Amino acid sequence: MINLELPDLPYSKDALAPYMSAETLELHHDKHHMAYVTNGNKFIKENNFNEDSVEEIVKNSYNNNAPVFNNVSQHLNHMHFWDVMKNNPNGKIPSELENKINEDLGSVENMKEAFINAGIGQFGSGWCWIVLNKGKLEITKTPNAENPIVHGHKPLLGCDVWEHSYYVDYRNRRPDYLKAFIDNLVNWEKVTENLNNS
Ligand code: MN3
Repeated sequence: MINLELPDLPYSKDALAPYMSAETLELHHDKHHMAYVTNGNKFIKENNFNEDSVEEIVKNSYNNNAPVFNNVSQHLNHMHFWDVMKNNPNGKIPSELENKINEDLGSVENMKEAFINAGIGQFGSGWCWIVLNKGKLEITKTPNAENPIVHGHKPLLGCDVWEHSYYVDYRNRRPDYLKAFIDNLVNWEKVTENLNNS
């Protein structure tokens, strides 16, 4: 049976300031993500989910076992989220990814606008994404814990729009958080890697 583990952040807690503070990362990684790991392990055991990958458990528990799905999918979401961030003000997008964005989403400017609007448009908690769907980039949003893999989409870039992700730094201003994220917090090399590994 799989045992979920909290990964270390790939940067120090103060590395993403001023766009995301150390206080936010302490709460978000050490408390919120840890809780998904702890509860995920408990519910996996109690419900005998014997799959040996996190992705398989997420797919098999979707619309089938809410306690397992909510915690394990949030674990998957957060492992992705930590990995696609870095302190990268006005970060340059590798030309390979930029060409694909221009082709599938019109332009980088359009992509950013659509991404921000997806995050604003997600009522309540959830995520907005750049995904790969049948070889094409798309902007999507998902409610609560849902990861794009349950729809057959490959996540390339996800942003957490649960209030715990931005309330300390941006209070209720989710649009400001989303703009700071897409302009200054994305590790575009990592997003390109996700595209190439799909
Ligand atoms: Mn979160």
